[in-house]
Amino acid sequence: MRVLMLSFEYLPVKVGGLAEAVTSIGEGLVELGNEVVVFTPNHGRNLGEYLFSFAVAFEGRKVSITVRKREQNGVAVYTLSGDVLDTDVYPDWETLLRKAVLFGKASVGLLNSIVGAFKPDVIHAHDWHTVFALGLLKKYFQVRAVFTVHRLNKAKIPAYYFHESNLGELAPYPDIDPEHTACYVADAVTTVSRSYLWEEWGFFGNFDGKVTHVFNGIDCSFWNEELLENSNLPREERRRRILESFGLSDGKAFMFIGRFDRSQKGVDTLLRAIEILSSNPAFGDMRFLIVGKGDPGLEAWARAVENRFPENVRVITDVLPRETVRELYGSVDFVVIPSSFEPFGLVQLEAMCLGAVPIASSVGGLKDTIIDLNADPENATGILVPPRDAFALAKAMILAKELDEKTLERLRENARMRARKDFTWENACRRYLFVYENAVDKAVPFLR
Ligand code: NHF
Repeated sequence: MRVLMLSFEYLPVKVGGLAEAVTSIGEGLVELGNEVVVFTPNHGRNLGEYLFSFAVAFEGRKVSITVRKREQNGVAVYTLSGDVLDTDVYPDWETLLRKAVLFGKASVGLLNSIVGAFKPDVIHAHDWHTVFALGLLKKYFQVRAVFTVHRLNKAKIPAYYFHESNLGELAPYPDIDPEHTACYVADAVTTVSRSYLWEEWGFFGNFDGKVTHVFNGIDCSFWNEELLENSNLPREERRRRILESFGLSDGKAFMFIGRFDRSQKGVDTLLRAIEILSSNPAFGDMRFLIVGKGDPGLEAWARAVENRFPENVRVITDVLPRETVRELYGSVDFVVIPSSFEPFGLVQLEAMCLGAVPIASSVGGLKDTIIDLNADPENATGILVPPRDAFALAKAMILAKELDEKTLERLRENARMRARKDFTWENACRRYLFVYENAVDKAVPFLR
C-alpha cells in the first residue's frame, strides 16, 4: 500500500513519545513492503535536500513554502518550511494553531505537486495538530483516512481557524474540539492501547463502529541488555556501581524517569510515597533515582526530598542520552511509573526489555502491558497499583523490596519475553494495515 503519514514529530525531531511511535510505524510499514511518505513541518531544522518552493494564501497574504526531502530508512520524509512552520515544534498556543493551519494548506500544495508520482491509498494522521491537513487532503483528494490519537488534548479552538483553512463546513459552532473533528473526518480512528480507549470511551464512544486500538511497540534491538557497558557483570554489581556514581551506598534501587508535570506523569505521587516510606524501617535499604524535569514547583519539591533524605534520594534534572538511560534500566531493580493516565507509555517496556521490574499505575497502556504480580503470580511482569494513591505506591514498593531473588528473576524473564514477543512494531504495523483496509475488528467486541 501507499501510505501518507502526517505528524508534527518525526525522528530526529522529538518532544515526546509521538516521534518514536510515528517513526517506528513508518519504518515498520516499509519493512512489510509498503511505500511510506511522511509530511511534517520543518520546525526550523532544514533536514534533507531542497526540492522546490510554492506560495500559499495564509491570513490574507502570500507565504512562500519550501519543501525539503530526505530518505530515512526507506521512508520518504518531506518537510514543509516557511513562516510559522519554522518555530519550535510546539510554540505558544495561538502560534501553534496558526502553524497547524499553515501545515494543512502547505500539505495540499505538496501533495498536488507529487500526486502524479505518489497517489496515497490511505492518509494516516497523528494527533490533533494534523486536523487541518487531514480535513483538506480528504476533501480535495478523497483518499481513505485514518486518525490516531496518541494522547487526548481535550482543547477547544475558535471556529475561525477552520474558516481560515477553507474548512468552514467542519465548524458549525464557535468552539471546536479539533480531536473530535479529526475523528469525524477520518474513516477509521485508532488509539494506542485498549484500556485508554475504554477509559476515554466518553470521547471515543462518539465514533463507535469506526474506532479501535492498535498497541504501540518497542524496539528491543536498542533496549537490549547485551549492549550494556558492563553486560558481563552481575546485575547487583552494576547497581552498586551506578548508585556509587551518584554518591549513594548500595540498596534496592527504584527509578522514576519522565516529565515533571502535575496532570499525567505522577512524580508528585512518588514524592509523597517517599515521604510516607521515610518512617518505615525498610526505608534505610531503599534508594531512589528521580530523573526528569519540568514544573518548577515539582522540581523544588523533588530537591527538598533529596535534601531531607540525602542517603536515599538523588534527583537528576539533566537530559540524559538514551545510552545512559539504558545503563540505568539495566542496573536498577525497579522502575516506578505512577502516571495518572497513560495512553500507552514507553518507559515500562524499555524497563521490561532491560530487566527493571515496573511498578506502575493500573491505567491505560500500563495496565495492558504489565501483568500484575498479585493478579497472576506465574505470568507476572510487574506490579500494578491504583493511580494517584501514594499510600498504595509506598506499600507496593515495600512489597517489591522484600521479593526474593527467584520471584524477581521470574518477573524479569516474563517481562523480557512479553516485551519482545507481544509488543513488536511489526505486530502494530500488521494491525494498522488491517485498519487501512477496513478489515479490523471494531472496538465493541474488544471491550466486552
Ligand atoms: O506512548 C506514543 C505516546 C504514548 O503514552 C504515550 C503518550 C503519547 O502519552 O504513542 O504518545
